[in-house]
Amino acid sequence: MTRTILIGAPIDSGQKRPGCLMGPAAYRVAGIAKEIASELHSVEDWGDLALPALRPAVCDNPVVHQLAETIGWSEVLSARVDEALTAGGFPIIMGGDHSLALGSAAGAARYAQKQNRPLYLLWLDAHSDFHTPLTTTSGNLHGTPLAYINGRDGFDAFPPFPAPVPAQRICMFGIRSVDPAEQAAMQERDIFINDMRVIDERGIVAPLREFLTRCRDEDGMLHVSLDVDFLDPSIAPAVGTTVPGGTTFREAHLVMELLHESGLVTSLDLVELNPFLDDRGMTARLMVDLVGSLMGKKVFDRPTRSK
Ligand code: NNH
Ligand code: MN
Ligand code: MN
Ligand code: MN
Repeated sequence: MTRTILIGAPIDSGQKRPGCLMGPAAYRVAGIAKEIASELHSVEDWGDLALPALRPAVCDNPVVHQLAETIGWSEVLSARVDEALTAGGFPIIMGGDHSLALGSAAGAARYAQKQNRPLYLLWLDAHSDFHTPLTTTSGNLHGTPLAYINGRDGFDAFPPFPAPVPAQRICMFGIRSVDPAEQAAMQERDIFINDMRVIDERGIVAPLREFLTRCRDEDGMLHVSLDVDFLDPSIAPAVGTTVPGGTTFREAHLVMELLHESGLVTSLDLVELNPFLDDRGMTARLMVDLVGSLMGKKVFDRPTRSK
């Protein structure tokens, strides 16, 4: 029995369009707990996190937006994710914008370090989120978590990332928007980058299986970060940064089904949902459906035939 733990992270500080803070409420309204609960999974809702008292924080890049808030959120979330994992749980972090991964992945890394296991990262996103606070031109810290996780310089104001994740343990899928500074940094590293071109050419199954095999061979823990804009905007409009040409309903479900079958996923972020931009809850519902697939619900339950 998996002990699933829902953690609400009403975080809006990582970008400038208000609304992501309503994300946790939208997931609850869309029925996330009911979708997960079964004979195989119990569900606990640990409620929403609150922003702690802030310390002043400074950064050499003047465009950086809401640095102190983002650090505050990431510290409280990191502790909570570590706590959920230590309790033997499977934390699902309901965001909130993608800056929350600065905290959730740090919590997963802290726990993995205590277990002496390597942490792997699967980034499902239109964007590579590989800026540092020093290279971002938008100032939006939701574009930085993967650089923090990888241990890049420029995060002096943040707590040091516990056991940074080397490039070989990071895999991106769905990528179709990369800024020049991110491109330059990624080219120097051996990250498993599956942009839309790779998905078009090879499909999603083979590259994903390669990554999952590596993770299994090393008894890795796997943190999955699912950004709404991984999906095509025609099926998932409730996001501030839509990019055309995203993954389809079927590709996204297939990813979740493969992840379920692998049994490797140890924590999950649901990020960037902006319910204020949604069309009658369709995006929230789709994200909840995808969580269902990750937990083992099948879109179609194949009858098992005797040979
Ligand atoms: N790369 C851009 C930036 O740093 C966009 C990041 N936006 C995202 N990331 N939604 O997933 O501002
Ligand atoms: Mn993102
Ligand atoms: Mn994105
Ligand atoms: Mn986004």
